[in-house]
Amino acid sequence: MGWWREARFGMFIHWGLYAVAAGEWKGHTTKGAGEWIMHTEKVPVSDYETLVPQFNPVKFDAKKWVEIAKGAGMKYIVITTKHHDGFSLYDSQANPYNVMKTPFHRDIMKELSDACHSQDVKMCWYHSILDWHYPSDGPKYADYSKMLHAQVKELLTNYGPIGIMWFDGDWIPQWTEEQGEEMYNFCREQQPSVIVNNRVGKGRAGMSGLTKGHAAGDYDTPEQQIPKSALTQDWETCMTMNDTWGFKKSDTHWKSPETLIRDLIDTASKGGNFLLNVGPTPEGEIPEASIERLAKMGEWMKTNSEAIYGTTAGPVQDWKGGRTTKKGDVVYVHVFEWPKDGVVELPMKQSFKTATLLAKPEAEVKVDQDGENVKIKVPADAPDPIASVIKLETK
Ligand code: JFZ
Repeated sequence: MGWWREARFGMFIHWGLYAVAAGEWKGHTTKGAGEWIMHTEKVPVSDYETLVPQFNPVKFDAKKWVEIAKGAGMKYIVITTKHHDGFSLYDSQANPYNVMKTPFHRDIMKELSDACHSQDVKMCWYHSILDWHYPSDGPKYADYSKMLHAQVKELLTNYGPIGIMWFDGDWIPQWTEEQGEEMYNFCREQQPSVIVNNRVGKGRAGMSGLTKGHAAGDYDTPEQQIPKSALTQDWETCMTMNDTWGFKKSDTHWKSPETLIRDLIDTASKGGNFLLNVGPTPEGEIPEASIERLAKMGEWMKTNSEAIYGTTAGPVQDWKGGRTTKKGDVVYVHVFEWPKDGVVELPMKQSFKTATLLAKPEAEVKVDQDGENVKIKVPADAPDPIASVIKLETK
């Protein structure tokens, strides 16, 4: 888990045939997420397959996507190799319902993994256990399970080192905790250092994503929410920037850069990773609104990333002025509400020798301890209205 704990920030990519539908079916806008359109709009398999000849994302540029992720400070990318609609984005021998059937005819996972490997970003695979395309009920399930394993094997054999196998769709009744454990071991046999999320098995408690009791998987996966308090187990919150994972033309309900930056900090302050989603367009581009927000996050990270990477949950939780993270003896105070009286005060008994503003290292910042509280004398104006980080050191 070493690299994963160091990383703290990754990009989720939901992309597939549903991007072509863009949240609309026969002129009607679907209520749910873009990638669920087949299910929500009750589209028969043969109708949904009409998207195959329309999938031609000529503007897709793997190198550019990786640059966008890297520019935001993200250390890994998790992409949908196959979502619930059953369509794979790579050249699979095990499952012919894949990108090679489209006019695009390029192995997207190959191009993206090559770009990730050459830019030192960890390539990770999302893979859905649930499949609306392949008949998997009753006696057909054995065939489906065989295909699922064959696909996982391809993904862990043909694309170099893979950081995470990110399973999903584990709630289908045919899937059991035993199968989850078997799949976990199967992944580790292909690549001994691959990390597997907790959706490989049945241990997850709904949207909270937290594992109940002993179950397969290396980390917990809260969805669209950040836990209320710090956790000791490994966990990663996945989140959308608007209200959909897969591209949906009508969804312009974007979170502000302030919200996204503070969510990243909040997650790190509780000891977790932040997996932030983009849903590329049918042309193959990350939406402009997402690019703008990622650039803002990157600007913040450029100055403050040492207060995120490799940190653990902060010593002060539930502090209304902001959040804290920790790295060994060093404490990082992420101030959201800059004090009007020029003193940042935190309930913390630890003593520190020096305090430095990461965004303004030359500014004079004094730190004192009154027995109950750490008091930091800061300049009148916040160097960053979203989050100014003060680095506290004991020596
Ligand atoms: C799942 C997918 O269905 C969704 O399309 C997306 O890929 C997301 C990351 O994961 O969404 C879920 C999974 C589980 C629950 C809700 C949504 N749940 O347990 O309530």
